[in-house]
Amino acid sequence: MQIHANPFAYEFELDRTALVIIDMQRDFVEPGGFGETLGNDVSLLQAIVPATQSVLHAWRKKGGLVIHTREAHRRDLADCPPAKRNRGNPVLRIGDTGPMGRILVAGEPGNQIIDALAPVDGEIVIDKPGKGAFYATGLQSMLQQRSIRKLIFMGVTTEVCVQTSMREANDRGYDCLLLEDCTESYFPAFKTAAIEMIRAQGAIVGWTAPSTALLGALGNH
Ligand code: C5J
Repeated sequence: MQIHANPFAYEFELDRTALVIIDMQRDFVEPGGFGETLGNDVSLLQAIVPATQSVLHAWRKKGGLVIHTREAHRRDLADCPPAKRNRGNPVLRIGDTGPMGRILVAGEPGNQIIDALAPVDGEIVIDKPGKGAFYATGLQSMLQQRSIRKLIFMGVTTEVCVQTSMREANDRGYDCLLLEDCTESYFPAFKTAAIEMIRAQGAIVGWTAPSTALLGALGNH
């Protein structure tokens, strides 16, 4: 399949491509989680849910591989560097108890993926202690086992966990596409800048496209 993308067409085969949804967890998208604790307006992120859900449903209908990630730490926080936990002056720190349970801790209500995008049987869920989806996770071997060569990204936040994951993937040889209306930042200017830097210099990190371009190629638009 080929889709219109920036800076030029993106080609992929469905059985060699995974849809990767970064950190669409309650901690970032709903009030009372890590995102809000850092002083952000989480309603900005909720705006991408309908488009993200449309792509997820279309991809599932085609039988494509879906990978969800969550930024999640062990209950004992052994995988949370003190430098990460102690940074800044948030209302609640990682591991503290908030309205949705312990902040950014695996298994807590706030750490679950939002209902609209909840994983179904057969989809892979990666818990990652860092910003990137490859760091300290089994993602690379899971992709290799399935002969995946291309990754299509959605999720939050554009310039933090999404861009970090795309850069990690790019350095590992994956061709990456970011769906522009299926990613968001707490800072709109950072989203714009991240999209521009990803596709600059002949797709130095990857391609970007609106979700309609992918939906069209999948026969859903
Ligand atoms: C952040 C993320 N922003 N998923 N995490 O800390 O982008």
